[in-house]
Amino acid sequence: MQTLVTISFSHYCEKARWALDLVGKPYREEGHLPLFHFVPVALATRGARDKHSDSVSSPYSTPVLITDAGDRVCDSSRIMHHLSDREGLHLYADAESGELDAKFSEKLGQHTRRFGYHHMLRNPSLFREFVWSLGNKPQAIGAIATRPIYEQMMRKALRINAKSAERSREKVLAFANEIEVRLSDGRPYLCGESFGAADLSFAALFAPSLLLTKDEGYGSEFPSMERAGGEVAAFARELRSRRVGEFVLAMYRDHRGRSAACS
Ligand SMILES: N[C@@H](CCC(=O)N[C@@H](CS)C(=O)NCC(=O)O)C(=O)O
Repeated sequence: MQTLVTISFSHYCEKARWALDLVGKPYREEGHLPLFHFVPVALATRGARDKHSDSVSSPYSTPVLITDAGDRVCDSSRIMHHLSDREGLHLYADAESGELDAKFSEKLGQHTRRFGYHHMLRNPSLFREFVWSLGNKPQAIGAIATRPIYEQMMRKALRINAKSAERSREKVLAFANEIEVRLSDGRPYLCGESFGAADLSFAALFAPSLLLTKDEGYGSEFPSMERAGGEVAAFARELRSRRVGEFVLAMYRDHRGRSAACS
C-alpha cells in the first residue's frame, strides 16, 4: 500500500492528502510532529530521485509519497503531478493551474504557516493541547517535555517572531485580495470552469488562516476558533466573512472527497 509521510497538520501535506483522496485508493498516512520528522523523512527518502530544497522547504520536508512501486515522490506539487499523470486526476488541465499552484506553494504557504505557528508557540497551554490532539503520543510527550527549546528551534528554523508574523499576516491578506479580484468576474474556479490544481492548492494552503475544521473537510486538526482565540480567531472570522473564505469552504465542500487513508 502507498504511504504518505507527513507532518500531519501541515497544509502542504494536506495538498498531497487531498489529491490522494481524490484518487480514492487506500493509503497509509505516517504522521509526525515538526522536528521529530527528520529521521522518518531521512529513512523514507533514501534513494529519492527528486529530493530537493528551495526557499520554503528542505531535503527533509514533508510530504513524501512512497508509491506501491517503491518510488519516493517528494514535494506536494510533485505528488499532485505524479497522481495526475499516473492516476488520471486531470488537476493540471491548463498551464495556468501549474503556475498558480507553484506560486501558492512558494509565496502563500510560508505566510499562513508563520502566522499560525507564531500564535501557537507563544501560548504554552494551547501548544500542549494541540500537539497532544494530533495523535502521535510519543512525539507529543517529547515536544511538551522540551517545549522552550522546541519553541526556540521552530522559531529559528522558520524565522518566526512577532514582526515576521505580522508581515506574514499582511501577505495573507494581499493574497486574499488578489484571489477576490480574480473571482470578481463570477468564475467558479481560479482558472475558469473546472476544479484543478490551483483551486486545491489555494484552498489547502489558505486553510490554516481560516482554522478550517475536520467537519469542514480538512484532513487533520487545527485548534478550534474558541481555543485559538484572540488575533488568530479574529483573523479567521474576518477571512471567513469574505468572498475568499466562501471560496475555500466551497472547494472543501464540493471537492475534498472522503479520506481514503487507512491510518
Ligand atoms: N515546497 C514544499 C514545501 C513543504 C514544506 O515546507 N513542508 C513543511 C511542512 S509545513 C516541512 O516538512 N517542514 C520541515 C522541513 O522542511 O524540514 C512542498 O510543497 O511540499
